[in-house]
Amino acid sequence: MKILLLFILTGIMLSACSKPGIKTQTADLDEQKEVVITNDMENAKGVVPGWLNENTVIATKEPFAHSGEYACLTDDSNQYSYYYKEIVKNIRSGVPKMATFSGWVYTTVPTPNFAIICNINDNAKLYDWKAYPLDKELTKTGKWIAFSSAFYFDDLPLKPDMEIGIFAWNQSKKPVYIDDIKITFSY
Ligand SMILES: [Ca+2]
Repeated sequence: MKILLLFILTGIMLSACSKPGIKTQTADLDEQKEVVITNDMENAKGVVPGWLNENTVIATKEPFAHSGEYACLTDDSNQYSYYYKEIVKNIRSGVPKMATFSGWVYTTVPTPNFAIICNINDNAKLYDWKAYPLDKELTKTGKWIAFSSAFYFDDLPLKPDMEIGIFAWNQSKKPVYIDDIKITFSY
């Protein structure tokens, strides 16, 4: 009996930490206070719905990606990172009060001109945008640094048909990598 239980528990644990990739937690949408979207970039080349700029995701060994083989490289030729874009009502019903965008960054220059950008589009036109600069947090080169940025929507009437885009903007022209993104929409 104990052995059987052990096998069952092991099975549950294995399925809980199953394959890497993109996860969206969407149970009981109306009850849920948060929608959490994670992306470790390992499946980006397969083109994930809601994500753009997959050409910036590369297999990298110098530096090693923060997870797996793949991370997003921004530099002088790609200022904009791997890019999350979704219509508000497709995330879940209702309108989020805020979004946080966290993850890991690896910079090759200290204090790069590097920011997380949140675009709000209305009818395919830019309606508003917000920036969260990370330069002061990225003082150390050559290591992965955790970051978290927050965007509040209470200053504008965000509507279900509007579109939210979140990405990193690297204006330093030097290589800055990003990996293991987590976006949390709070309602
Ligand atoms: Ca990765």
